[in-house]
Amino acid sequence: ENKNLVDENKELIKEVLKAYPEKSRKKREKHLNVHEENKSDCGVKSNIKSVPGVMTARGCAYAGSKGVVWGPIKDMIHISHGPVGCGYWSWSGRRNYYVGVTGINSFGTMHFTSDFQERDIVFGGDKKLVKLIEELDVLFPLNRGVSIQSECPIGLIGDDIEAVAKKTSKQIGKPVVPLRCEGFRGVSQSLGHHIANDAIRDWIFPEYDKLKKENRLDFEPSPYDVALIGDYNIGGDAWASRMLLEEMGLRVVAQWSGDGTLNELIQGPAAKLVLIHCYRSMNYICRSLEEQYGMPWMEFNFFGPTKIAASLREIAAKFDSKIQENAEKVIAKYTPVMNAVLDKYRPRLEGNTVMLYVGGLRPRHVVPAFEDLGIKVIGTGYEFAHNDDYKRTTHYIDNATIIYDDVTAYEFEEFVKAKKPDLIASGIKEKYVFQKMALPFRQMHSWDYSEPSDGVQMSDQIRFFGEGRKISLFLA
Ligand code: ICS
Repeated sequence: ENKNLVDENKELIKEVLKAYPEKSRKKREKHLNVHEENKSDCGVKSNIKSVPGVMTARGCAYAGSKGVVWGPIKDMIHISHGPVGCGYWSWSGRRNYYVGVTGINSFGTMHFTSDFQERDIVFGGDKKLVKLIEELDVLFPLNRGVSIQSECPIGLIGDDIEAVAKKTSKQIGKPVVPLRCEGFRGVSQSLGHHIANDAIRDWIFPEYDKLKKENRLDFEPSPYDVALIGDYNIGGDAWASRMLLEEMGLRVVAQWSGDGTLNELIQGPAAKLVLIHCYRSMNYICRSLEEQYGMPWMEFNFFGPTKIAASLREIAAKFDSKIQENAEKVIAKYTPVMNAVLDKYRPRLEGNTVMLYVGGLRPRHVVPAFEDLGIKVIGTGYEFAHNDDYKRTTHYIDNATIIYDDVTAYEFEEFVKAKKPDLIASGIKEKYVFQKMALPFRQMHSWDYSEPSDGVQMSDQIRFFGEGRKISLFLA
């Protein structure tokens, strides 16, 4: 029967592709496939330019650098450098919860832009940028540093933001980090992640090296120091993860970058182990940490109770028996809480199906959370994953799962019409199309703006279920 389903889904892909002109069809067919059991790859091409004329949900390099990696560092000022629109329309959509006093020592929800005008394009914007950084340091003296996030024109007109960064950094006595994350670079936000990671390596690690050399690193090491990397605290997720780690006796010395600080970026290399949640957006810096500081790193998955328990054990296995015993205690403590939720929802959800489409990690990481609830994933795909993500995805999905890379609006709609899932789990750009089709929808980027607003208020239940529980709440 499964064999039939594979053929049926392959046939569906062929049908859907028929609507395209030949050239586009040839391009798009490489991005669509049906997963077959025991294969080590999903068999789709990825990280390739979108076909002109189709609707893609992808973002740009600027989005990946400003919006994802750097934006959440709360005590720095991140300047959207260029025309006002990029910064204005891209900020506040993706949430990054943080603790702090906005406008005083934290700047997460604020928007800073150099507001380029025609004269800046013609004569260059470096002088304006210097003035802006000087003024910002007077207006917001408690900022710990600045990042310059380039929008498209900066790279086109040949401004020297590196020189501005060096000059102003001396002037204000704080790190100023230039990012060449112009939106035209690369094919999606993915290159922006990479550029943002490289800037941490090139502009932040030297700070660590310097402080260490001069014996000024204000840091007492412990054997249990971990850096929590690749969690952006969208709905308080990094807090939920951090609490579990702390409860089992680990010390989180750096949170990159959700609710993070410049100091946590600087002291990252001092940790003993890097725990990376979002591999896609921060694997680059893990490799740098490994190469430069010999630091080991491991991936984990805190979506849904099954994966949380498994990940806690895998993390504990890197430490001594005390931590391992603690991990068991943490799991034992929260298992009844977990079971109460599963007992309530699973009977109602058992046998339902879902189709996913998200960015670069969640399309695989959330699969077990759905399975915990009895929901089967029948299709999944990424906006901007690379081949290594599609390889990892095979560990999560079943035979005959439809795989769609950088799916177009038309393709996704057609797949949904044919497969009739009980739930679509994707983003705001997809949401209303499917809601108009009277299909239940769950936002997997913003979690539909739900869940913890404050670390202290979080119940034990939310801590344990972390991100996974949010799915169950929506389906209630
Ligand atoms: Fe990583 Mo939206 Fe993350 Fe992932 Fe990344 Fe983006 Fe968001 Fe999505 C992201 S960093 S913003 S887990 S927090 S760029 S939800 S890859 S697309 S799946």
